[in-house]
Amino acid sequence: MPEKTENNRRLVVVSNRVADFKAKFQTGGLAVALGDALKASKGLWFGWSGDTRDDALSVPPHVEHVAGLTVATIDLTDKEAEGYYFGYANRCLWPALHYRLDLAQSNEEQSEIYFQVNARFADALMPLITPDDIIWVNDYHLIPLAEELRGRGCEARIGFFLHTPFPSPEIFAAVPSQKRLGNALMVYDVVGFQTTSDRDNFRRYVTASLDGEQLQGDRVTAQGETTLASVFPIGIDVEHFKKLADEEDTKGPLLPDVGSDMKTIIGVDRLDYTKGLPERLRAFEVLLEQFPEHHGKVRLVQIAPPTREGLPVYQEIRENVERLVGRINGRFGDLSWQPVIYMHRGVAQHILVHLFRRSDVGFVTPLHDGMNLVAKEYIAAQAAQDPGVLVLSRFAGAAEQLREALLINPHDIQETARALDRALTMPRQERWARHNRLWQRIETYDLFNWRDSFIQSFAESDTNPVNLFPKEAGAA
Ligand code: ADQ
Repeated sequence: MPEKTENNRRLVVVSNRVADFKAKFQTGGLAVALGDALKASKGLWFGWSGDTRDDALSVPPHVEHVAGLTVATIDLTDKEAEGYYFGYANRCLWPALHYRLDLAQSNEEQSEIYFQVNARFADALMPLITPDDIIWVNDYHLIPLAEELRGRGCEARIGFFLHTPFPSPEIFAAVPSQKRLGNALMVYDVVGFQTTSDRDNFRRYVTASLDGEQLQGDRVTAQGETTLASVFPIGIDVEHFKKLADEEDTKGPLLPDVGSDMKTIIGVDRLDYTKGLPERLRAFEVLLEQFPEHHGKVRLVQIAPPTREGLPVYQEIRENVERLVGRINGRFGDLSWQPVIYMHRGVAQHILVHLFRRSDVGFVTPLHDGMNLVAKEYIAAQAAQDPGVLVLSRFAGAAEQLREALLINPHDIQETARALDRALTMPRQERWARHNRLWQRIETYDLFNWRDSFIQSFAESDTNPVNLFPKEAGAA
């Protein structure tokens, strides 16, 4: 293990999955955001390989040096993957954190396996870390990890970042095993949230359900543990997206060239029920119903890569979306105009950026979303002098920052359709003014600000200052 000084601490990122650096595309927000951030610290990324095997319990972690960092993974047994990942994490926690208690299913066996797999992560991670490391745990799959690591004598600083919303305390209190989760969160030195409302929900939950107290600053205390609960809105590498968009602008159109009158609305989301895709398609349909002047002059391009296909609820959402696409195209389309272009696959990032740049409206309508990076990527890809308009759900975490977007309630189909019409007809001066302010916001709160401020919060919870990213290291 290399020797470390105070200013040269190693970052250890732990997440359910590590990014696959050999894959052609990264479609998950987490993978896209953390990959570059980790390389700058020559750190360690630890997670599940995504593979299962019968003898997983007796196989040591697979350690690989790849793309400037160390990647260590463990395999799970089928039973572990089913109970931990498909079971408690994605059948129970994911829907509940997105206010879908109606979809949250749990049985005791699955939640038990979730806690056991977290213990297995801790067993495998302990030999790979030192007390001087800084451990950054990501997302709802791994809430109990700090408790497990502390139980094994880990003295390193440990922070947790929740990429999803933290729902209102009444919702979280209804999650099976919620007290175990709540107490486990309190063990972290820092718990990071995407928005002030997530943080405030957590603070209220700590007082209401854990008999805790809110202290000065962002600190909360309960059950003898004190943690810093703060807001770190995730961002994107704005310069990277802008540069890519400028390059793509010099290339010919990817979409069928159907004349300069045709406007394009773009939607890009994992095909997840939280992303509001049926509501979005319905709003587009209502736009065509109520504003016939757009017939033949607007198209919706929806790119929706598959996700968690093993779960029935994801098969249902796919069927629903594809039925609506067929209905709209059948109802309004003709030989020269296809209103909805739909793709159920991942695409290369430069193609996404090309589409963002050439689209007049970015259409982002999640029913609930931790942040939503697509909204920020759309803004970053616009041409400054002639930008498009972002129509954004007020229930995306991004809405807290992106106030100059046209904010809509995605459940209100009529309101969303009217916002689409307004976006399609907005004068250039207004588009420009809104874009300018949005741009400033995404530029200030970019990926590096997120990374550095989260790391800085570890320093605040420590007596020794931490400088993982000295200036000469440059942008990740
Ligand atoms: P996600 O739910 O995956 O992330 P999001 O933040 O929008 O959602 O990130 C998706 C990322 O995948 C974007 O970078 C996007 O460009 C990319 N992507 C989407 N579709 C793609 C496609 N077809 N091909 C290639 N790339 C595609 C979770 C939370 C969010 C939170 C992020 C980060 O659910 O709320 O913003 O983590 O914290």
